[in-house]
Amino acid sequence: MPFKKIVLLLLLFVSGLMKGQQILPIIPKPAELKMGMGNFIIDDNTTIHYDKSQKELKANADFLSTCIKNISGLSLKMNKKTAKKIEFVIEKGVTEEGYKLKVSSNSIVIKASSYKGVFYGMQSVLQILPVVRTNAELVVPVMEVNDFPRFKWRGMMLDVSRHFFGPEVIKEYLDLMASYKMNVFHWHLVDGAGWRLEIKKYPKLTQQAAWRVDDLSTPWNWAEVAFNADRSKSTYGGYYTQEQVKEIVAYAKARNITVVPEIEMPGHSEAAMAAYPELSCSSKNHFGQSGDFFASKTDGNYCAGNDNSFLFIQDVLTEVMAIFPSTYIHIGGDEVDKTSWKQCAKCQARMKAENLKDENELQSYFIRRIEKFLVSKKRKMIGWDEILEGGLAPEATVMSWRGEAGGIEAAKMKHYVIMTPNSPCYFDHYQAGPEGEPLAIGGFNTVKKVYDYEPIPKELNKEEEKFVMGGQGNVWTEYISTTEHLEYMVLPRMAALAEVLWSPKDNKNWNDFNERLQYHFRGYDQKGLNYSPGNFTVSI
Ligand code: TNX
Repeated sequence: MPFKKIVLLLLLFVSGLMKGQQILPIIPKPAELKMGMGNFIIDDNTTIHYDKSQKELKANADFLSTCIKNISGLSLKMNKKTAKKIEFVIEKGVTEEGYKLKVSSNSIVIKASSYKGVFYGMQSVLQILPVVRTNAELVVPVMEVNDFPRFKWRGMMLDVSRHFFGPEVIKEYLDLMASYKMNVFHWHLVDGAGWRLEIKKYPKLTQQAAWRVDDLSTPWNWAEVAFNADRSKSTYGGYYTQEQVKEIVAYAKARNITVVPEIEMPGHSEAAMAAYPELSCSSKNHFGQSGDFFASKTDGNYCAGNDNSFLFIQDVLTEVMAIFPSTYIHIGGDEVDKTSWKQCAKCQARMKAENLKDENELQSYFIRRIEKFLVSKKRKMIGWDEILEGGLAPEATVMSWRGEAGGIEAAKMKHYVIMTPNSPCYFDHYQAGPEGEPLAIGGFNTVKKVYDYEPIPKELNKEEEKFVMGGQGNVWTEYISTTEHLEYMVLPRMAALAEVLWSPKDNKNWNDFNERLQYHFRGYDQKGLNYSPGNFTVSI
């Protein structure tokens, strides 16, 4: 470590001591934290204790022991009598996902009402420990923590359509989310640029629409050349098999993350049309011919006048629900260019028959029909805020992305809402520069701007604000094709959003966050993760 860094580190440490507390690099900041005197040292005389009848606690214990082994080589004993113990206790009355952590010189006790809180207690301990293999002692300072989340939806979305990221990258993303106590992974599996999920009944979705000719030198090129007829040249792409999905869903669950799949409709569906053109209004197979893509661009909608569109979507959703246990299913609903519906006799006939006055109402008809199907299967539907246009489906949850207006409107109508306004929740936007930054879609969302975000809009009264379930960071990948680039866009903005969504509002403090973040930067460096260092006042 360079001399300058050592001096700064010492200064930070001393200033921490002067404040009467050591800096604990826990992000998100716990609701209540009291430091004591002394330390607990994890060594080979330490045992993990848990109630063996609880299978999820065993998974927690295995998770912790693997992490400890990776950083120290120690194999902690399980449920054996030793001088020092790390104990998981299930205690009713601790808030959902919350935990109480008590560290003394001979024990670490994590109390929670379920494995979820225990998992988060463990994450807080792990954030204090080294992140890579070390010979140093594993020191956990004596302290008491009482911690719980502010919001129950702490989400991160990843678009795997515009660019595909394999299962290992998804797991890395989930690991990062888990370490920051994020609990919903919104998986944008389908869009115009590729269909990424195996659907057994419709094999062409992945045989054809998961592949394209891709020239990464021009980010938008996928649109121009997508679905080139000469499949032998379609080298770019990929998809997840249903078996891979099941494994990822289980991996996420072990980290208290629910995976919410998104199947886009009625627009953004060029990929589905590439495989099954009969589902579009024109029914022509022009998606299969190079160069025709732009000409038919407005025809990326399912035909709303054709019952087969609904049957197809219901079949797809039936397979989706069989592998995704999530209560919520996201159906997209954004940015529908309704030109094709205007020009389609079947759509116009449907509007007449259903007494719909315009294409917005036709969209609403479409979404309501899908909601009815999902509700009949005991699921709940989420859509982007455009689903408000033409009338909101009766039980829909709204994801507010074009600012907060849609979310405010929906909450006032007593619909649940997830706040994800593109400013500042879009992590595909620039976070610095733009000089010297990788090409991004536009916008400017610095880590500070993310940190300062308040998900409850002033326009809502106390009753209405209860409908804000939380917030989410969205990573659209038109311009992001590599894991390194993805990490760079996500770190450290995910950490900032995690604190927004978890920590009590009054506990938030940018300078304090900034100090803790420096330790995370060091961890990213040690783990070889790419991140944006931004312009920070403190550095270690
Ligand atoms: C808008 S957000 C979109 C996406 C783009 C994104 C780029 C939303 C629901 N639709 O299709 O990828 O902007 O920032």
